[in-house]
Amino acid sequence: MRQRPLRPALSKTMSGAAKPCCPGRQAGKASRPIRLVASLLFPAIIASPALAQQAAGTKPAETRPANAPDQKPAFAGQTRAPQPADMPHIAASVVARDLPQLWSMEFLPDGRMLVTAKQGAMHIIDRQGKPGPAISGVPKVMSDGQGGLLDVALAPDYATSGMIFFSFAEPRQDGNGTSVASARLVADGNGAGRLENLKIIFRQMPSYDGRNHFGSRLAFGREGELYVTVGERSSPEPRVQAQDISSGLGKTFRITQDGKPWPGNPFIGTTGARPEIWSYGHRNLQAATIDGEGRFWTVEHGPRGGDELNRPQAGKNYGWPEVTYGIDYSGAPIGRGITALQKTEQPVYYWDPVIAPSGMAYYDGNLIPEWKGAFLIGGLVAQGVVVVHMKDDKVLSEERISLGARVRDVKVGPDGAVYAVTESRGGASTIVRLTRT
Ligand SMILES: [Ca+2]
Repeated sequence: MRQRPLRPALSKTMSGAAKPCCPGRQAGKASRPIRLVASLLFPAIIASPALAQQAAGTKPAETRPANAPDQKPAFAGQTRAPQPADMPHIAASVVARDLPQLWSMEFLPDGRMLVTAKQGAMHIIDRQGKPGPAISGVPKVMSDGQGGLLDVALAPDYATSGMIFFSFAEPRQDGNGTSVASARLVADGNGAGRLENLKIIFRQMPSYDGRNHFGSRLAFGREGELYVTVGERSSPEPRVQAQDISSGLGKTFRITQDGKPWPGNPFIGTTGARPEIWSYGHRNLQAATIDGEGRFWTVEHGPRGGDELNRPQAGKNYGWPEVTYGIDYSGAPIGRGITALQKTEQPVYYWDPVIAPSGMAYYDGNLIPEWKGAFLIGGLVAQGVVVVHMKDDKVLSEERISLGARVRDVKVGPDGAVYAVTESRGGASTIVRLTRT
């Protein structure tokens, strides 16, 4: 991979990225150093491991005031976990630059990258970081607001089948909605290719005429089951349907590669329920992955101060919009302003202020041993990668790798390095490689 210093590309990216987009959002981290140290807050103690351990082990990565200071976690360690005692020094290099605004990235078996561009294009990026021409056969997408061409996933048997799955905001006669398609990717030898045998296998229903909260991520479990995450379309009228199992808004789904309910799904046989549903009561899920035990995890965008990590389980209710941390963008409470109810699940972890999660990977590589078994979460507002270390399905510690740019997707490469896709609003993306120094 070509390795260039990070500064020039990020300076360019950040001219667009530094604009604040949400209340309570902190912008303008443009002057962050590029030689990254996980704990930028403690530069003076890096030479003193014992002191670093003591300080890092007690101080959380997040130290800013909460939006909802009166809300209390349901259990110790549910928010603001301490930083780990042992944090690697991380270096970043840009491996691809001047890309269209990307939404997702997957490594192909030959080490090239397949990417989706939000406005509706798919490209293969070669190992020198150069994008090929747009792949033909991509369906028309609703590219407006948060809509566009969204996630892409390779079929578990991609090496032999060439099958890919992707999600997108689909323009429909009665509005729009998140849909999932399958197709065979046929590369043409010139860095381009075409999609063959395109099928729309799943449609989130009902449609809604809006621009926000489409989700979405795709993740294959070990049996070939496909988890699909979506949003609840944001506005007060549709968002209450997150609690309604006859609606596809605000859900995770578990389906076959033909888009059928996966056998054993929790609401098969429940009258009126959508049988593809796996879990409900979600807001906007733009991060999902499978852990080392084959289990499905998500991070969803909460309201102002309510992003949450969950391990969605069959048929369970994750609360939105009846139960949530955080407050509305207006400053008003969400619903009755409650953070717990017997019938709803507590998040494994929550962030106030938000990180604005997008993209997530489970680190099983060897290049960065300190991260083994951790979740790596892209942060749009956090402007970097959020690393959460787990123990017994709770967050043990949290560290932040600041990249000074919105991070839209995170993947672990075949080389064990971590790859972050950055974006500037309405502008260019870069792909950044993170390694241990
Ligand atoms: Ca929740």
